[in-house]
Amino acid sequence: MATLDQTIKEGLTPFKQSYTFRHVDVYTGVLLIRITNNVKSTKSIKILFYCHIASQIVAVILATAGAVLSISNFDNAFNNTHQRIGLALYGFIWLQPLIGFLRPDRGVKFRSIWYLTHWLLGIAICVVGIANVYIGIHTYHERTGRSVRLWTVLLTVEVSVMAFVYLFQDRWNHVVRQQQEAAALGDDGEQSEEHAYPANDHKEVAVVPDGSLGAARTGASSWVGEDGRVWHSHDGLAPHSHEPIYSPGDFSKRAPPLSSRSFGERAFTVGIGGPVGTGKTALMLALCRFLREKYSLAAVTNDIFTKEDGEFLIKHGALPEERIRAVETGGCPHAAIREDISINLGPLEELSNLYKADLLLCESGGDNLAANFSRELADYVIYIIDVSGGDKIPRKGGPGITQADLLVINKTDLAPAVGADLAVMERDALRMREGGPFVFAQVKHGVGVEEIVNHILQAWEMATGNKRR
Ligand SMILES: Nc1nc2c(ncn2[C@@H]2O[C@H](COP(=O)(O)OP(=O)(O)O)[C@@H](O)[C@H]2O)c(=O)[nH]1
Ligand SMILES: [Mg+2]
Repeated sequence: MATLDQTIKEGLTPFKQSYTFRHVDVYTGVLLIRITNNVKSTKSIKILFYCHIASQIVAVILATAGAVLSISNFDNAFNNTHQRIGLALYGFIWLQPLIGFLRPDRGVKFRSIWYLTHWLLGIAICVVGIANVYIGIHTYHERTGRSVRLWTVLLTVEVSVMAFVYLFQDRWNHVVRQQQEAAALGDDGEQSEEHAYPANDHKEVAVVPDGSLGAARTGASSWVGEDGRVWHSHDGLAPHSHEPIYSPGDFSKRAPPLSSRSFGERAFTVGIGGPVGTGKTALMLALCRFLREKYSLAAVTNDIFTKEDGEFLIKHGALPEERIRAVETGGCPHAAIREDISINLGPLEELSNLYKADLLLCESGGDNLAANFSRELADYVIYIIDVSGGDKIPRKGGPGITQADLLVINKTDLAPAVGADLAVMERDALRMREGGPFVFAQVKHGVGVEEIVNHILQAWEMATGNKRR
């Protein structure tokens, strides 16, 4: 690192240019990665992530160029605080990207420790870097007696702008969310505010590590974010909160197919969601058997702490073993299909490319009625419930029931045994889904499977422009 007094004395030296660029560049990189917290689209996250890496590599190169220029042009005796801190900083600036490249995969135990280390070091470099520039300016003033007011003001303005942008992101999110809440309230005009926000009264929650056994096992914890939402982190998933859901949802307002989707990167993906035990895995098996002769298929299953469903599919020869992947999502299976889908995208993309897949099947972990697939993950969403929970289930609504592209009501063979009235289920399903399609099925016995396949292939044809075989 150069002494600032020398560089300032020399006027606009190349070192000073590189120093200034590097300085700004480091903070740009920090801001870029912070923005990813607030972005939902996987594509945008990827772009921001690579911009972060690129800007940080550029920062290291500029810092190195600055150091080389400094050593060749100036007499660095490292006999003052500014120079010594600068030297230490230079070491950390190299250490940080090296740590960055050692990032463990999702789900690996050390990922959270890595994340914390990388974040702390990044923030420390920024803070100490800024402090050191102030020290340098002060040293220059002491040695030369010249005024440093302009430099101090410029630096303070820069730091203030960076801090403002850093903090403003959260506030901006807060504003956007309030607008969404107001819009949701407008939709449900008659509901009282209390009724409309059942899950949003989190502000009193203290910062408490989750006490459950599962949490202890996975190191999960929850906290109240600056935005007032309850965030949690566990099982190697990135910290996430769950969007409050204000209404049962409307079929007509479900997310449309993505116009930007490239099926060359990942084949048309069918997401199968639904509560525990309703027949998701049985449907995966039935679909594989029905489609595997004519189409290249691959399947990804989600379980919370096992690979049971993947193993079931392998045991029953649904597809060749290498085309089946089982993902352990940890305690929040809904996060893996909605907020943090990369845990599924990775294996799906890989299988898609390895086997030139026509169709991919993704089974979510069994969850509650509020869980539904993000459109980023599933091009066609099937939500499967069964009759054994009683004929009331369809009218309970929730995004899965109301907004899936297809609702399957399974195990109709058990309806007499549990006293479920299929006419009531049909009426409620049609009402809740505004007439959207549903199928009565006995997946295990092959009833209704062909109809489900027809719905899938129709959507596949429309999305990909291919004709069914
Ligand atoms: N009676 C009956 N049982 C079924 C049917 N489909 C699935 N099952 C059974 O329901 C249980 C749970 O099914 P599974 O596919 O593992 O449910 P998942 O947890 O949603 O994946 C299994 O014992 C299946 O054999 C059906 O149509 N009728
Ligand atoms: Mg299953």
